Order: sequence, then C-alpha cells, then structure tokens
Amino acid sequence: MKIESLRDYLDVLDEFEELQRIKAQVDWNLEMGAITRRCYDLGAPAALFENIRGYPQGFRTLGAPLGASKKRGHSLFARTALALGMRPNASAKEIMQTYLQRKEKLIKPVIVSTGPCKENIMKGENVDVLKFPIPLIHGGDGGRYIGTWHTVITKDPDSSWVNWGMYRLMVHNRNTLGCLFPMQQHIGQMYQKYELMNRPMPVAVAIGGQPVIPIVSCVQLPPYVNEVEVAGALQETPVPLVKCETIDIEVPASAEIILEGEVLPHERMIEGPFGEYMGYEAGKSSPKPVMKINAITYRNDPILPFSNMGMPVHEGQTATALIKGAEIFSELKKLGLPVKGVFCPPHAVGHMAVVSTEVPFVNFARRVAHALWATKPGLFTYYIVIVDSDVEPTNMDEVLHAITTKCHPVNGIHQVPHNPGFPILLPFLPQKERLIGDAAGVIFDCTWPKDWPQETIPVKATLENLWPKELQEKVVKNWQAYGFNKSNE
Ligand SMILES: Cc1cc2nc3c(=O)[nH]c(=O)nc-3n(C[C@H](O)[C@H](O)[C@H](O)COP(=O)(O)O)c2cc1C
Ligand SMILES: [Mn+2]
Repeated sequence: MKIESLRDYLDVLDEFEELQRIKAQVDWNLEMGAITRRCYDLGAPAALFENIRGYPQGFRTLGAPLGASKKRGHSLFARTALALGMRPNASAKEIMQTYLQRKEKLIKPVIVSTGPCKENIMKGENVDVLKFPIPLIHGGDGGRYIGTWHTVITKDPDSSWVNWGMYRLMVHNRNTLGCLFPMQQHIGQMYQKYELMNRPMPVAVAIGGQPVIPIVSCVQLPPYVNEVEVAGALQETPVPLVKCETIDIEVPASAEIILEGEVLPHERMIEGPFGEYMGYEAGKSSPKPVMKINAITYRNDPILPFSNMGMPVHEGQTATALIKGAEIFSELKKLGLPVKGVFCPPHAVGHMAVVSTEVPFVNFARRVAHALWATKPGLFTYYIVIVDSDVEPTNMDEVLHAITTKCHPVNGIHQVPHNPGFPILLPFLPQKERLIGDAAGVIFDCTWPKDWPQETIPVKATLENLWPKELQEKVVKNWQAYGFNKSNE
C-alpha cells in the first residue's frame, strides 16, 4: 500500500498491530504525555487519542508515532520500517541500506492546486492554535508544545534552498510560538540572515503528513539539500505541495495542520524547558526567537502527532539517530574513505557513532573521526568508536568485544576538547559550557595499529579461523545429527 498521508500510515500501523486507538477520555494536561512515556518504556504501540477532554469529537492526537517496538517478531525500528514501506522486522542495517539506495535518485515535488490541508481556514483574529488539543507533555515543561513531530519550512534568502527541519515549538498564546533555532542548524543560519536584514523570516509549519515528511525533517542532511526531494525519493514518488494562503511558501498538501507565519527579527520570549532527546529535563528556560502565526489551515477531524522526548528509545533515535548513521556513511564515502558501515546505537541518543573501516595507514582512526566531525550529520556526535572492517557496527556485542580487546585504555583513546555541542541541553557538561555548547569529543580506536608486524596481531578464535574448512563444513552439515535442535543453528 502507498502511504500518502498520516492516515494511510495509521492504517498500516493498525494492520501490523503497532497502533492503539484510545477511546477513553484523556487529558491534554500531562495524561497523554504519561501514557506515551509508558508506550516507549514498554515498546507498546503508538497511541491514537480519539477523545480529549475539552475538545470536539474528531480532534485527535497521535503519540509515539515512531516509538520503539517490542512486539514479537518486529524489530525495535518496526515503525520506521513501516513508514518506509518495509517489513516490520527489517533490521537497522536493512533500513539504512534502503534509505541510501532510495536517496540516490532525488525526486522533486509537484505543485497541486489544493489538498486536504485546505479543508478549513482560520485567518487574522480567528487564529488560535489552542483550538487543537496540544499536549502538555512532561511535568516541568515550560508550556504546551505544538511542534514535536512536524516540519518547519523556510527559504534561504540567498539561494533557491528550501529547508525542512524539525525544531520544537512551544505555545506562548493563541498566535505566538517560541522556537529553538541554534546557529548549528540550518534554520539558525537562515534566521540570522533575515535578522541581519532586519526582516521577519516567513515560515510555514506542517504538522502530520505521510511519515517520510517528519523523517526527512529530523535527519541531519547537508546544507543546500531540499529535504522535500529526499522525502520524494524515500516514498519513490513526488511529494504534492500546495501554496500557502498568506506567504510565498509551499507546504505538503496531505498535512493535517498548517501554520503560516513569520519569525520576528530581534524579538525574544522565554521558552522551555522541555524534556529532551538525551533523556533528561536538561534545559532551563531562556529567551528564544518568536513566531507569529497569521493563518492556520487544517483537515477535517485533524490529527496532531507528537513525540515525547525523554529516555530512549523514541523518535529522536529510531529516525534521527538511525538515519544519521546512514548520512554519515554517505558523507565519509564521498571523501573516498574506505568505510564499510556506520551505526549510531539508539540508546546512545545519537551521541555515538560506530564506524567500521579498512585501515590503510597509521592513525587512520583519527582521520575518520575528524572527517566525521566535519560533516553536518556528524556535528553532535561526541563518542566515536572506530572498528576494523570485520566488525559489524550494528551488532553491539561485536562492538563491545572490539572496544574491550582492541582499544588500549590509554593510547587508544584520544580526547578532543572544545568540540562544538548542542547548546543548552548537553547533560555531561557543567552549566556554563552547557549553555553555549562548549562540548568535547573522544575517539576510541579499536583497530589494530598499522605499524604492528602481522605476526603480533591476535587471530580471532572463530570457527572460520581456527579449524580446517572441511571440518567446519562437516560440523555444520551434521549439526542435527549430533542431536542439536535446528533453532540453535
Ligand atoms: C522530536 C524532535 C525535536 C527536535 N527539536 C529540535 C529543536 O528544537 N532544535 C533543534 O535545533 N533541533 C531539534 N531537533 C533535531 C533536528 O530536527 C535535526 O537536527 C534536523 O537535522 C534539523 O534540520 P536541519 O539539518 O535542516 O537544520 C529535533 C528532533 C526531533 C526528532
Ligand atoms: Mn536542512
């Protein structure tokens, strides 16, 4: 089945028992947040809230859209796989391979004259984001967040680049939102250009749509890439876009809710804190940019999806970290480095990248690590583990074995002070460094040193390495004859 809207995706989730429809009345005030937090903790299905206190029938929310799955026979990444039209038991490696394969052929969007997102229109005085059942997600949050699984669309004033990114949006009042736009991100760079010209930055926010839309918005693609073309590539057909009512920006026609507005230059209001992707309520409130909403268009019976950031494994790891690994791999390949695979383990919240590689010369691990840090997707990576090409980076058992047997506890670990970090939120930093994102990095070199004579390199004690080929084959062939059960093979 083709997934052309969030509603199509819900049907797919339903079919594979990855969706729970909740008819009992729930409260927007913390209750939906608590329920979805438990969904992530248990690996339970995504939660479609159909009856929300104080809101009309039909106004719904969807929690944990790409949360981790613990359903039998499904992989942890089942919902991400389903979002890409793959089997729910596709492995992390298969998802990354499919992503890279499809991305080889970018597909431009098509402009259509109208779409479901135009079924209802609010303008001017009528604009009120609180008409939607926006959750107060975590205890301690600075406000209700309307944007936690969405796309913020802006245009670069100097080029034809249209950026789609996911940056949290907190409600200040009916037509004003607070935004976290760090300078390390594309939107921060665009917003700075508008501020220098003393002009408001036109902005559209698309909430709900086929799942490739939020996926490409939270994946760290390189600059000047129009994420909409990657979304087209992932769904293997152009994304239909419609023009906004009040600004010169195109938005996905299938979206549940569209906000049209502008980010004011030099205006700041107190935003945050918000339970964050690293697993802590790490932030403090601080003055941040302000978005004014001038129009809202939305589908009948709209569905507001939301991500409940916090302890892993949530959307920040199933989509962002997983595909970040694929993007890093593709960037390192462009440099001609002989890397074999990259993986960002989900519980490491995107802070760790494991890279398997051939080692052509001395200190090559450092070459790979510094190249990785120079890429956009590698920007917020603090722990880099470099392993030889015989180690599968998605297999944590193999990676742990490589770290503890091949990485010298002193000489194999290279500390790099003052690497850039995500500002405000990094839990391991003291408060002053945390605010400005003055972080650090470390390289674990788990490759055999290139200058060691071959005969001093330990040989892995595997069936393949230490027994004659004929004997290996005999043992495998006769496995059941020895009395072993087939499932132990
Ligand atoms: C649920 C969710 C919320 C996010 N919120 C923010 C945010 O508030 N600010 C931010 O800079 N990045 C945030 N991110 C990460 C960005 O979406 C991600 O780095 C993306 O690459 C940004 O787009 P860009 O590369 O076009 O700048 C969030 C990711 C997720 C999954
Ligand atoms: Mn971008």
